[in-house]
Amino acid sequence: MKSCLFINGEEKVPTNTYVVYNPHTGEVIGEVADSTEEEMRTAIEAASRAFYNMKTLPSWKRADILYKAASLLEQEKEEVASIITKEASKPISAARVEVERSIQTLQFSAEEAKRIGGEYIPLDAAKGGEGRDAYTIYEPLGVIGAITPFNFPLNLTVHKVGPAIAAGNTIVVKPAEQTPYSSLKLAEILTRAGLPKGAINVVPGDGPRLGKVFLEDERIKKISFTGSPSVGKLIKSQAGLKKVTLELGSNSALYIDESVKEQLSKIVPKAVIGAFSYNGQVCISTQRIYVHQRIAQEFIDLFVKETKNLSFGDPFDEKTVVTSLINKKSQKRIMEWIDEAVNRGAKVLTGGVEIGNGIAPTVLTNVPADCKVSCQEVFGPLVIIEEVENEKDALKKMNNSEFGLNAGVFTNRLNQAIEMAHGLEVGQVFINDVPTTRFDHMPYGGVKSSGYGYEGVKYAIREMMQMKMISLNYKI
Ligand code: TXE
Repeated sequence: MKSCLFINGEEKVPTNTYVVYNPHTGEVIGEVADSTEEEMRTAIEAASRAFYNMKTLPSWKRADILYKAASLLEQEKEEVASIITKEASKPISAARVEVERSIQTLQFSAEEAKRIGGEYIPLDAAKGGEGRDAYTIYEPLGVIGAITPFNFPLNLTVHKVGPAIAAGNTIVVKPAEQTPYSSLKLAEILTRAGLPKGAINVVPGDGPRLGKVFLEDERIKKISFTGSPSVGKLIKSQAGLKKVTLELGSNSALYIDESVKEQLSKIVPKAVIGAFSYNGQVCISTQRIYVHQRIAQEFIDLFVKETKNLSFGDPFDEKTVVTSLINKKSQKRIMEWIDEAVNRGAKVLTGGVEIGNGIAPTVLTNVPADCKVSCQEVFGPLVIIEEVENEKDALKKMNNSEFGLNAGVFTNRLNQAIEMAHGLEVGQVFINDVPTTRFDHMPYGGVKSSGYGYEGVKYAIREMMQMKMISLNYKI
């Protein structure tokens, strides 16, 4: 794999490089730019110059480029999926889904590029406003600084790049150290699709060092960050008046009501995938399941049985669902958290052991609420199941979290569904779906430690633009 950074429409030979390893095999995938602050500033300069070009590009043209990029990605989807599998240790079946969704995110961005409109405000609603009208327009901000995580190295980058281009901005991407190649590939595809030089730049390397340049450089008008809450809080504390969007972590919860007893055979497989897909390294992975006491044992038995059927193996094997974690540090941390819970009385119903560079899908019960596996974000193949007296008990426990991103409720009781949806302290609620449900055009953002601001194509576009009101006085 190439060892470049991507600036001003072309691959550049970097000053320094670092080695990227395949987390599953330990093999070297390649060397990639360990970019310097100077190289980051060169990229920002290219993006700043390109902004004048982008401002003259009509929205139909921006949409065309995004549609073209979507079709190029479609043609190369198998190659791109294998890049994701290699660098993120993501099972190939999940990597293919990520590429499909990235294609859709680009298509949504193209469609929304042509729908960016303001509103008309009749000023005579106010005394003295007679004879005046007003309307609003949306203008691009300029250069967007994007910082992305390892777990959806393509689609979570597209969720920043697509809306940025749709809005007429330019962008500099700092991908996760573990997974730079997906972003480099995206930049190459967008350039082939006709994106003006400098509109997208990819600068791999050390997060703290390069993130600092974003924070200090006036030309960066907004930082769009997806990653851990600790880094998100740091960025927000240092961003001053710079706009930020923070898509952070979660420990998503799911409630199973007794009214769905007859549908458990359909619900359980969804809940298992919602907990263990991509080793649970998904910000909206189901980490806590609360089950009505009358059906708890039946649910647990079915869930554990289904979990034991998950195949653990090579990420390139089509059957694999659970595989190596992103790195040994993650594996060690999660095993320590499991040990803490077990030492405090938790019961391991399945898993709880290392397999190669991964951890067997793990189900715990009887976990004290203040254990790390319950109140922090595991970001691994682990779920806690607990029985509750009723939905009020469930709601209290689901909200007892510093996070608030997605939550799920399976119930046949409409009033209960609506009441819980209104009572849950999260950004998104899924009735009769698991918290990992996400479609790329829907709003997506968290409360509490899960974030600040929204993504989802139309919402990200709004957050990457500045509204301006223009008033017309018909009588001077
Ligand atoms: O995050 P990290 P990871 C979250 C997920 C989990 C985390 C896992 O919940 O908490 O992401 O991803 C850069 N200044 N989400 O381990 O370590 C770093 O180089 C500036 C939530 O990658 O925070 C990388 O590019 N940048 C999400 C990026 O931050 C810094 C969905 C993320 O790294 C930095 C997916 C610093 N000081 C994952 N330190 C959602 N809510 O949608 C590191 N980085």
